[in-house]
Amino acid sequence: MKIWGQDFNPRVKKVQVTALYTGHELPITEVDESKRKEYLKKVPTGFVPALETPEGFLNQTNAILRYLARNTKSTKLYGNNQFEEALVNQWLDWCLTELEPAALGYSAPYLGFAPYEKEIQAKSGEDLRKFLNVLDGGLKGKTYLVGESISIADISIASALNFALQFLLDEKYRKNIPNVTKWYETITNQENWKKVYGKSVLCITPLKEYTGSFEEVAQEAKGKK
Ligand SMILES: N[C@@H](CCC(=O)N[C@@H](CS)C(=O)NCC(=O)O)C(=O)O
Repeated sequence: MKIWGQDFNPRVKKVQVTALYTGHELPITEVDESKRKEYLKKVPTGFVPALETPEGFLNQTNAILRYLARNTKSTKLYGNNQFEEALVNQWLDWCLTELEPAALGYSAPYLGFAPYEKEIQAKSGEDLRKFLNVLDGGLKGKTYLVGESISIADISIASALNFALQFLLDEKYRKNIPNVTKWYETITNQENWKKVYGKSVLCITPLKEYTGSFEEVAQEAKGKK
């Protein structure tokens, strides 16, 4: 199996982390934009990333995570029983429809992925704060979102928050979401996470504005730490 996408993309990374829990190391194939037509034959929606499996191509990262998690008996990545499986789905759907759009909407302009638009930025920031409070409540008294071990819900949500927690949400902000912060540190300190993402860094000085390419912004943010 291999993953098609870009190596800096958290959606690629969350698939790679999940695959490591199932015993697979997924090499990345860069999507060549000049060969878009060929990519569309493999992946009709055109989305990246996509997982190339012996059975065919799959896209939508949460579908990919479910596929990988169902194909292993060695972990409880998809919960320990039907109810836990439904809880995992509940968090995955919430992440896709609520948390991820807010987190990306808030982070993308700072990272050079989207133009800065004041109103969108402010609304995404408000939504993100609201959803992080929900998540903080859901994590109260718990190590993992569902059951007693890591699931694809943890991996998906920690990935969706990676940019925001690394570049924008400083200690003052995180004081209001202590359960999220503790849980994020637990997930990102696991060996499989570190193999893909490297050492986890929490934001010290939030980025103020977009000043260059994504790579430049990322370097600058790291230099400040
Ligand atoms: N819900 C999808 C979203 C995928 C997505 O939006 N991918 C972006 C890149 S990160 C994309 O393919 N954008 C359109 C494009 O590049 O043509 C998933 O989780 O896989």
